[in-house]
Amino acid sequence: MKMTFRWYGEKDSIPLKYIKQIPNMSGVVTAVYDVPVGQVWEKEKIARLKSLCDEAELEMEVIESVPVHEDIKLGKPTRDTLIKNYAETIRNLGQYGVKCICYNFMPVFDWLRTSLKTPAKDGSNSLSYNHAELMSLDPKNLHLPGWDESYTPKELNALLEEYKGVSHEKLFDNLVYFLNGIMPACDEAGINMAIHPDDPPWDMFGLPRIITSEESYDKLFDAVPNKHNGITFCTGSLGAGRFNDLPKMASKYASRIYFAHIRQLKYCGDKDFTEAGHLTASGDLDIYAIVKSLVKAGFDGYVRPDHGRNIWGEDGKPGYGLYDRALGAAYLNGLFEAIEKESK
Ligand code: DNO
Repeated sequence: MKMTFRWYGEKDSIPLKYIKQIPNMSGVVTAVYDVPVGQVWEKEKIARLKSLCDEAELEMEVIESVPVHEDIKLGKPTRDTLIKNYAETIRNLGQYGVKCICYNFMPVFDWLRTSLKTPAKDGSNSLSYNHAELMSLDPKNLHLPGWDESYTPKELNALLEEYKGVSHEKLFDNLVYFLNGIMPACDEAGINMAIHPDDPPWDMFGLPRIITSEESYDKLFDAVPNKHNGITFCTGSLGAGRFNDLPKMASKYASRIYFAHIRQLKYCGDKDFTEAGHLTASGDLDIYAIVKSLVKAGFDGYVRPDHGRNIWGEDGKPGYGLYDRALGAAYLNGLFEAIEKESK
């Protein structure tokens, strides 16, 4: 495995040299953040990011994310041009050594939480999700913590209207259409696509969500068997679905898992959860068993410690401060080393 760390580009308050100081850090997971969704990422912008990483002696082999335009998810006629643009971005990224692209296919909203700073007894705080609270909100007038409100209320309304005709099946067909459109570029550039699961893994505000479970992955690989069609195994997103057996899934899909986001949850209700420190004992996911399954099944992808808490007085970007993610990386390095050595 290659240990990596998410870095939000030049605007990130965490300097690359701090990331480099974390033991075993091979590179960063980053993105070009100032190109509107749907447009091609020009080589100059990619080159600039790459040179910053080179200077810091960190690899830039994983991009998270190249966002997918809503018209592609909706299957609108404009999708062909947008898919062509996406394919060109893939080719451009390939020229700068990128090997894996994380993306998602969630309609309108990405990850959803109801609080970004739920305090714990020890003085730390973390993200949390309360289902009833979320469902009591009006999606047409949503101001959620952490959500980047890229739409005006009018745009959001129009978009939600458009999704009314989109069933789970239709959305899945649109995903397959998208993947078939970009696979030739992936073959050419040697890039693996790694779809991020829906977070949390259930429908939201009547919007379909289709990457939620074992069944979703079986369907996905059946429909697009190309080896460049793979997944980001996000333990927190999948783990919020109590129905998912994560060690089993890690083992079953290891050869398709190109990227692993590893984080911990503490359940507090049927659907509710609070994010916790990465250690198995800190929450309800057996991180040890998940890593063991990955290693034993020959997983050879990128790993990053996902969401950390705010600790030691840090007031970091929600989920993405330095300290707790660095502790997470150290813990995961230890698990991987122990399991890898013992498996030889
Ligand atoms: C949140 C992240 C997601 C993820 C995207 C991938 O912390 O895991 O925003 O980057 O869903 O496309």
